[in-house]
Amino acid sequence: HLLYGKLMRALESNQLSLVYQPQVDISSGKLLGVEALARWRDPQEGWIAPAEFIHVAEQSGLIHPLTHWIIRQGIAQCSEWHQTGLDISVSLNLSARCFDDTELVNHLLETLRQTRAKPEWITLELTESTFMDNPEKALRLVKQFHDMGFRISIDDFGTGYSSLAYLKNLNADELKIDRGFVMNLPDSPDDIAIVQSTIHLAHNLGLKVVAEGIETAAASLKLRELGCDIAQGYYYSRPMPPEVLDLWAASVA
Ligand code: G
Ligand code: G
Ligand code: MN
Ligand code: NA
Repeated sequence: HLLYGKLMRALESNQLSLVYQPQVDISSGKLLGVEALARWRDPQEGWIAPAEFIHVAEQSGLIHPLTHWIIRQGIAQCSEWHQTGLDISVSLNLSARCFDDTELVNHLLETLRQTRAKPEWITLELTESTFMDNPEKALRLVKQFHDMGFRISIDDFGTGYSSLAYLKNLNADELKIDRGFVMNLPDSPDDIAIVQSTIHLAHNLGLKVVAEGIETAAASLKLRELGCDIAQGYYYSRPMPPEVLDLWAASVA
């Protein structure tokens, strides 16, 4: 693929960056954390969508160095925020391919050591489909993440195929309702039913619920009424570079 060489050089020459999207307490509006999202601007091509370059990375083995870079960058930023008194969590997206990465656990440990971040500040987001590729391997690795002290979030919930038994065994801390179920709130009775059941299920299993893709006040109100815990979406804020996030946090504090 044409992007492969470019992406490799981008990794080496610091053309990648992370932006951070706020996650707030749905009742109080307090900033609880941020999701880190990768961005790439190529000098010739301009912005390249993450879905595209992550896919290329996953096909080529570049996903491991890319994920390592994202982990280091995101955890270092989180540590910096805590040093300045901004006590927020940082959520990092892990690719399905991370289960092949024999260096991943070492890299996480090494990054914690170097940045002096606490693992409980960091949430690792995995999608349902990630788990389904190789359930046993996934369960083992997630247990390892847990034992290290990281929080675990199931991303895009409702779009994959995970069985409820699996959800129970996984021992996650958080479930993120996919934005496909959120975007037509409060008007879609079907989506209300799905979201309501998902929230009940999650709470009964002891999981916090994040709704992503909230674009309107009406959707936010509905989710709050349905018992959702944490809100994320353009209604609150777009993803931002870290220095803009600082200003945003100060403005809502
Ligand atoms: O960031 P949006 O802003 O456009 O992201 C589009 C897709 O790319 C989403 O599915 C998102 O999960 C994925 N993505 C964004 N950043 C990362 C990342 O750092 N790691 C992985 N694995 N996926 C990411
Ligand atoms: O797949 P994942 O959930 O990790 O990625 C989150 C994706 O959702 C990113 O592409 C992010 O930019 C996007 N996103 C965040 N908030 C909103 C929103 O309110 N509406 C829409 N349409 N997309 C959003
Ligand atoms: Mn995510
Ligand atoms: Na998602």
